[in-house]
Amino acid sequence: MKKTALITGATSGIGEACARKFAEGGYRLIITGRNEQKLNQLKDELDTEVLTLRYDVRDRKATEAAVKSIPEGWTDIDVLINNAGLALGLEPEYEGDMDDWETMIDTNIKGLLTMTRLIVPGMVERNRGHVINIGSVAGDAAYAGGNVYCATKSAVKAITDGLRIDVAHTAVRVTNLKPGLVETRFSNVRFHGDDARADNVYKGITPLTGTDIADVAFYAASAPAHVQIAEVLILATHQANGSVIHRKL
Ligand code: NDP
Ligand code: 8X3
Repeated sequence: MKKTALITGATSGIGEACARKFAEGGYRLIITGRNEQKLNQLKDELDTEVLTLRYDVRDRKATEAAVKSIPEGWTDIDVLINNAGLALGLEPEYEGDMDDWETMIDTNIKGLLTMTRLIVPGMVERNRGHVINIGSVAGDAAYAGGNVYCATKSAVKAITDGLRIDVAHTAVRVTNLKPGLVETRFSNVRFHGDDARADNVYKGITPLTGTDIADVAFYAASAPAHVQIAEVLILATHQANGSVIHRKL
């Protein structure tokens, strides 16, 4: 019987790369996101059994209904990858867009918490499972204009550490993956579709790819049962932290 991984935000970037990696690695998948067409397209491409769930992680009722709709035989989730998330804007905090703040907080913190609250009780009951949260180098320290996004990823660190403490009496493992610069749709989303500005983020440096992060997630999930990869910071070479990036221009 194949293990089951549930991946949020599987329609793009790191989430999609995790879907491909875990499918290749012998898992069956529950892929979730807002874009039904992309979910179905990915399902068709993956060489494993796939269940798709379309919902917005900010909508608690829709998330609860989606998780409740998981059919019998699929509910024993082995790996939960809380990946759905985004940054919006890079303005100074005193000029930030409050709607953008709300979207980031609702997605990156509250959405991740909702999924955790719905899926982890089953893992605790079965005394088996692994939660992999996609945090960020942005959660280690604030960078210019990062303010609220950095705060959401600091929250992911605290929430991940808290969960690890709360399930320490079980065999459930909890991991915080903290990527640096990964070239996905992340910057296009951050700059509200300004592709030129998004491209600039990756100028003069070879950024990480979604696959680089998926490889680490899969490594953590594949470690022997007594090994808990608690946290991994994955930076691009020439990137020292969230602020220091040496570019060859
Ligand atoms: P992408 O924009 O490529 O992918 C983000 C995914 O999250 C998409 O599938 C998106 O779906 C989904 N998503 C966003 N909001 C919601 C929502 N409300 N409900 C459901 N799904 C949602 O970016 P990345 O792959 O780079 O981002 C994935 C995660 O990695 C995020 O948590 C991000 O913060 C984190 N990260 C990214 C880094 C980077 O440099 N790229 C570095 C460190 C961390 P949709 O298409 O519907 O918006
Ligand atoms: C994404 C990486 O440095 O752009 O979390 O915030 S960064």
